[in-house]
Amino acid sequence: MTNDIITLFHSPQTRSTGARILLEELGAPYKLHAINMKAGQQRGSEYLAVNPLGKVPAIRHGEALVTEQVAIYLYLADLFPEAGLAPALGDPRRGPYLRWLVYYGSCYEPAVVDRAMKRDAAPPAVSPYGDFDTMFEALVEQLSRNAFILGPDFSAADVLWGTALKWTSAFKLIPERPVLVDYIKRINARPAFEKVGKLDAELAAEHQAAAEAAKTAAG
Ligand SMILES: N[C@@H](CCC(=O)N[C@@H](CS)C(=O)NCC(=O)O)C(=O)O
Repeated sequence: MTNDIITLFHSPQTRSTGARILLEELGAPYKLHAINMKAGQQRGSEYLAVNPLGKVPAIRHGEALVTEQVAIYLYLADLFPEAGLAPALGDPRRGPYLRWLVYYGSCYEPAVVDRAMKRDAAPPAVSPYGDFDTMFEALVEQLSRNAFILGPDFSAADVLWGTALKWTSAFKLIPERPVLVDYIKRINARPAFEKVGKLDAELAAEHQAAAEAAKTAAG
């Protein structure tokens, strides 16, 4: 493992917020490379060289460049095993841990986006998530069992689900469920979530001001 500091390519109040929270939860040394999305920096050539999709988050760690939230969570949580946020290989929780992290990117997001766009899902045999209700109820059922997605212990998967469920329910993209309301509250009350929430609000205000100043200067 390299001792290089981790760089997080980050825009406030976006999907990279969860990656920043995870870095805080892990006690990881990191620096931010802020991308001002209000000024369109995610589509500039400098950032497209990091992620050709123009999406945050991304991280650089030594020679490793990692994009895609789920890959970033897996990479970071394994990098700091002493934080205990990733069940180790051989731990019976490792399988469910991988399952529920990957479920986010391969089932939940595509399903939520199709629903938000009022698009019919592909036929169940073709759709990566089957149908929305089945995908969603399986998640609700998992979260109904325990305080955290894997059981009684908090893990990196809860950082992902705690942030994702917060914004998807705030935008009313998913049905309301008391169990989700409780889960979102419980996870988002953690100190790392509150700290990043404040820092992100400050950074978002800076980005807004910078984007407006640039617009004014350009006439
Ligand atoms: N598949 C990517 C999606 C990331 C993503 O959609 N990020 C949004 C921020 S919430 C973004 O960077 N949008 C900028 C744009 O498309 O202009 C992941 O899971 O990391």
